[in-house]
Amino acid sequence: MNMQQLLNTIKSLLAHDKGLLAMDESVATCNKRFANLGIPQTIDARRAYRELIITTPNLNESISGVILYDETIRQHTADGTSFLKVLNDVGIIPGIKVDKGTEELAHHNGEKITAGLDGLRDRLNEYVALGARFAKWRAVIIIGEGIPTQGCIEANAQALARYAVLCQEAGLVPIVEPEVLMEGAHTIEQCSEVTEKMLRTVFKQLYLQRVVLEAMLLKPNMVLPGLACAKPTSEDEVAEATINCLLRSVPAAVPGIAFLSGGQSSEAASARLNAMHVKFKSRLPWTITFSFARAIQQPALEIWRNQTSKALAAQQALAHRATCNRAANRGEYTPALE
Ligand code: 5MM
Repeated sequence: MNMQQLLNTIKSLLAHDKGLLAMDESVATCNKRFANLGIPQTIDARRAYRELIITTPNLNESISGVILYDETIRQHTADGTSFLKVLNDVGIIPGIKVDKGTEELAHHNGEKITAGLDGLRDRLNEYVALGARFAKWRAVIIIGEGIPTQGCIEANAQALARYAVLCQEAGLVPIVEPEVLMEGAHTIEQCSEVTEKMLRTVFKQLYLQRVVLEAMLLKPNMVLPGLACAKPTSEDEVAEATINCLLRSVPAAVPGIAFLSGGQSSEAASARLNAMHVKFKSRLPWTITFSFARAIQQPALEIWRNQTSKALAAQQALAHRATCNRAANRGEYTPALE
């Protein structure tokens, strides 16, 4: 492992209040988002959409890195330039999702385990040769009747740790993403309890697998009530619950925490990230930032809908969301920016 190389990548990803753009939807997820908007679910449409994203003017002013998918990292723009060259030319660091999605955890009542450890060392070496500098693996935790179980939490935490150490061996910064889903009627307190338990278990496994904490990033959910929870929650309550949960469970050696958006509206994700910076920045041992997919992409996708004539407007919407989130990282986001 070239430790200095990993530290340099992390430093660049976290510099200048920028954040990450997740555009690593698997074929199935991207097709699902396209189908919802009547966009053809073809490789050509996916390529055109990803080209639109990475060629957005001034994207590099707010975005330090993008997370790509296996299909995307190998693609080219219509004029034949590789996506990786487009990104590198504007100083955006390319990363790659390396998990193979979730499947049922046997005998666990619908709980999920993330697949992809078999053959991972070889796949990581290939991604390094292609030009990726960081990687991402997502574990999914569901809150429900009697779940999550300890068995599910520990199995996913161990997989995350085994992935992370293989990344460091290969020279990639691992982004460790344990996501507690928003689906359900749970309270913010229940989300906090489950998120803390998951994170404590993840860091125990990262320690056991000898992951160097200084050379990784964490991508957690914000602590939120479930989508079907009737009790309203303010931005400040989310900020306080999220930061308190993280302070209790994430070692100070971790350099950065980049939140996923998880299905929040774009505006809510920006406002909650902003509240964390405004209220807590001076108390935090790590840099906090964003690694959003839907909360950055969704407005642009809704404008584009596979129409070339809408590409510019879609790019403006994408750049706007990126700018709002960078403002949130400075504690300068207000609804007036919308
Ligand atoms: C939770 O998903 C990640 C963050 O996205 P949001 O900000 O929309 O929550 C995201 O990177 C995710 O891993 C990708 O969208 C890919 O998901 P799939 O399900 O296709 O592996």
